[in-house]
Amino acid sequence: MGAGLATHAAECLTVAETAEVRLRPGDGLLLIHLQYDFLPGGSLAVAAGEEVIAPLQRWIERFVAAGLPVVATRDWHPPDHCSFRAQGGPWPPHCIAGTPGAQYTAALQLPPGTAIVSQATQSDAEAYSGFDDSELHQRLQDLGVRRLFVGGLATDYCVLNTVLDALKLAYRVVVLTDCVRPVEVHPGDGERALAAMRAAGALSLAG
Ligand code: VGL
Ligand code: ZN
Repeated sequence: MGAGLATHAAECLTVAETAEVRLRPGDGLLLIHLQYDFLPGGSLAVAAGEEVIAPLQRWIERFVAAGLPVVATRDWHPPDHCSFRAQGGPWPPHCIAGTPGAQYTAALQLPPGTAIVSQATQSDAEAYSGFDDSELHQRLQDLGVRRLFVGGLATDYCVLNTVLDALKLAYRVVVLTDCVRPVEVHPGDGERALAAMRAAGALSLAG
């Protein structure tokens, strides 16, 4: 690959370049927060969040067919989590551990044995990264994962922070742009998050 193409690929892969991201040993699919509370009807619903389900299911099938692992993170808060408005935080209550809203959507068929990692489980600490105070890095290491394909919710919070931490931990990262959607507290947050992930070294891949 020439330097010019490498530079371009760091910004955004086009259809013609997707051959460069053929699945190989060391790849893992990381699903982020496909939980009812982030989907339509949920307490912190992400606009058009349901649109990621079908393309993510296709990625799941590809990983399963290749014998490669799928790992999922879930937001898993105590009832008095500091991010909730009653505690002075910015969000309505969501993803309270053990409640229906915290369950992974049944619209997504997770492969049997999918490792599910809980995050933001302590009342007094927000954790937008799946790597923050969790067993995610250890799980991925145990599975031999070196390159992460990432999709889920929400682009501008937990996808962004998880991807930035993954890059700091020296994973290669491919953000599946059709498989993420933003909360957009401020218009443009989603695009800014994608730009920040690319600037930090993530590739982005449509489809
Ligand atoms: C998230 C807001 C609050 C996320 C989690 O998963 O992006 N956003 N908690
Ligand atoms: Zn949360």
